[in-house]
Amino acid sequence: MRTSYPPVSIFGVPTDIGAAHRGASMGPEALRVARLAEAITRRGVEVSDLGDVSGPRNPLTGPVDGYRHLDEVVAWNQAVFDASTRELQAGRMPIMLGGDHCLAIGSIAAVAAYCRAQGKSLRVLWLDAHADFNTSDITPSGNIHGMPVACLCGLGPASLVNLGAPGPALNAQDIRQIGIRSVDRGEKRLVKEHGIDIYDMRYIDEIGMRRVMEEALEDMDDDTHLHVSFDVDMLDPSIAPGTGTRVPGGVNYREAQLMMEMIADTGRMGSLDLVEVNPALDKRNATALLAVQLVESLFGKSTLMRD
Ligand code: 5AB
Ligand code: MN
Ligand code: MN
Ligand code: MN
Repeated sequence: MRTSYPPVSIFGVPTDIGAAHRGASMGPEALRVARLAEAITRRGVEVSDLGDVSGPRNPLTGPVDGYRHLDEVVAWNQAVFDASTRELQAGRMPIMLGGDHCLAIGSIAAVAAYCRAQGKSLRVLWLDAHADFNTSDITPSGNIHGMPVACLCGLGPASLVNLGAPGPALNAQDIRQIGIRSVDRGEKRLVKEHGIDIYDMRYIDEIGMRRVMEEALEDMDDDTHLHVSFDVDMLDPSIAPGTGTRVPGGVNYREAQLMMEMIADTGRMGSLDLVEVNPALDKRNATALLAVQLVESLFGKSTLMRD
């Protein structure tokens, strides 16, 4: 199926404020060097790279009350929220280049507020090795890139939970998590309690990626806005070594291509986060190059002769 997309606005979010490893702050440039905008342009979509949003530098301090760098994370996410909101209201598709995954608090809060205002329903695909559902009580690290889904569901500091509008941005039923294989002990209990729909690697192995994607994309209609939050550590570290929180046993190249092609087939993607690319840990920019190939598939490039 040939899909049509709104024009795209790319922003870099050059920070590693929510992570333990330094270097995700270089992710946006690595993705630009890997020619992200050109790949989307090849798909016939109009693209503007609007440069980087800005925020405070990384103070490299330890966790306070279970959060590392909370004030700085709030400032970055406010900037991401504002930039995303502006583009959505202009009828454009924001793509946020991470940067660490804490930026999804701002980007998804913006999408959720926009959908509410437009009377649209929202589906979030969270592509990740991790559930990112920690809270200050249970986090093993204090790193806020391990907390964005919890914050979006209303579990977190008021400054992040109420970033866009008062109250939780998301309902647990809006979310599908795919590729998951590392969930902390307390986090496991919490995702079960909240009923998050998780397609973990075992489930993918047992029923296959095609069926997983069919289930994850079920029940969307003309009024559904699909947000894709793609943490590159979903991919197996053998093909995507350039990320700070590698977990063995990830999604392979062919499975990843299929995921992106099936998302493209829905024609409903309205916003995207591309996060956790860390060039300091990479080999010859391999992870950014692979991510760009996958984005091209997200915009409808088929590995087969379908277009
Ligand atoms: B990522 C861990 N669960 O909370 C934690 O890469 C890792 O955005 C979080 O998915 C990984 O520190 C966050 C151990
Ligand atoms: Mn993540
Ligand atoms: Mn992750
Ligand atoms: Mn990570």
